[in-house]
Amino acid sequence: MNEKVLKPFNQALSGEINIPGDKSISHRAVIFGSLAQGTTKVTHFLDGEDCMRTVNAFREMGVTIQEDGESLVIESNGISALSEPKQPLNFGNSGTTTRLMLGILSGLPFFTTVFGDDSLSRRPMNRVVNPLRQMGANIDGRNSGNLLPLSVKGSKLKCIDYTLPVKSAQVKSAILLAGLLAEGETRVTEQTPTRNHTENMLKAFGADITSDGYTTVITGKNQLKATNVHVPGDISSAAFFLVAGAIVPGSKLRLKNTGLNETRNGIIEVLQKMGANIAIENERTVSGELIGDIQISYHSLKGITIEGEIIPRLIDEIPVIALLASQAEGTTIIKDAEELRVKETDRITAVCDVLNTLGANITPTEDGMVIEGKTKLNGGSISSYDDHRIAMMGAIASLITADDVIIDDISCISISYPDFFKDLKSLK
Ligand code: SPQ
Repeated sequence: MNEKVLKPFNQALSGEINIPGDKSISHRAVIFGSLAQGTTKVTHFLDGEDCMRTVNAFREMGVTIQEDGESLVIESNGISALSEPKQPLNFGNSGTTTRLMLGILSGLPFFTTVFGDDSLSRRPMNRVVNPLRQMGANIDGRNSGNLLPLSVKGSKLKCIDYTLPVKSAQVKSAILLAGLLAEGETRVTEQTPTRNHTENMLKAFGADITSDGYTTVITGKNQLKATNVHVPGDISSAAFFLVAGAIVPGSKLRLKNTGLNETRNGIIEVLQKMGANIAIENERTVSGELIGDIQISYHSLKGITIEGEIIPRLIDEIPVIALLASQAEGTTIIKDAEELRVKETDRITAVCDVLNTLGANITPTEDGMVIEGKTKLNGGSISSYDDHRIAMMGAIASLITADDVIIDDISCISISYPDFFKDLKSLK
């Protein structure tokens, strides 16, 4: 256990942060670089624990991946050169690694066993296993193949026309990756669009793929070609400092090179609707992804309702949005976010427990929460629930609490933001 005691700060924050690389895009850069023939250089790669799980999985399958500071150099002879791992693959805490890799392993001509930590071993895998089985995948494990550890015996896959029953980019991506290895045309339709990094990057690596934002069609058996990828700053990491800037009186922050992809930028819309003082500058497109610098400064906020199509565009930011809403005048209602119950922990329960312990007034609902603001936050002892986003939310809350905040274990922060406390300190 790595306990952290955070003293009340209660002073303005100022300065700028170069936001670390996007976790979702870093995973995908490693995956596509490893499947492509040739050399792929990935710059501003996030070397958090989750992305390193994906790197190690491909190293186990014979791909050469070298780390050079914030860059990765991937050398691969393509899909057909991947080899059977000699040992079970450890996916740690990473849902993205697990679900995307299941899509690929299903179509490779060898046997693999995959496992993870306690949290990952509780997360549902039937959402990917069911469609993959329809494509001919041979996957089995605990709870009829719903829970890790799972074993995969690669087989010849057939294409599928699938409508997603859950709002999940991981499920969409797993099917598209299996579709890349299958004969024919695979179609995936989603009712509410989720993050589209897989589609963007597959295109950049030369796949035969089209998408209208709802239905994506990929033609299989196409060799990917190596290309360089620059990873934007992760808006899900920037979110902690966006909220800090918005709720700590007198603060003024600049978050540089942050990803602004329209399938991920829901938090910006929420801040604008709540009345935050926020501006975006220096917008540009790099490696097919929109990025820019975000300026945020303290301003009074008002409660709003957050529901419907915006939810997948801010799903990972909801813990810290709940903290934001606790500092807004009036009621904030979050609905349609039932997916929060199957993340690293049940994030509806965790957010309500942690923030209510500190003095917030939040009521959990089946698919979200109701937050009454504005509440004064006291200190207290809280659990990180072994969830990086809950731990960082607690640390940001401590910037406005009256007393110490003691977080039981902050080790999980290295999953997505190893330098979080260093960056926070630089603003004080
Ligand atoms: O990888 P993991 O553990 O699932 O990570 C989380 C996170 O908070 O970092 C979710 F717990 O992000 C997911 C995100 O919620 C990353 C992701 C992706 O890269 O495709 C998609 C989302 O999950 P889902 O289930 O909605 O597809």
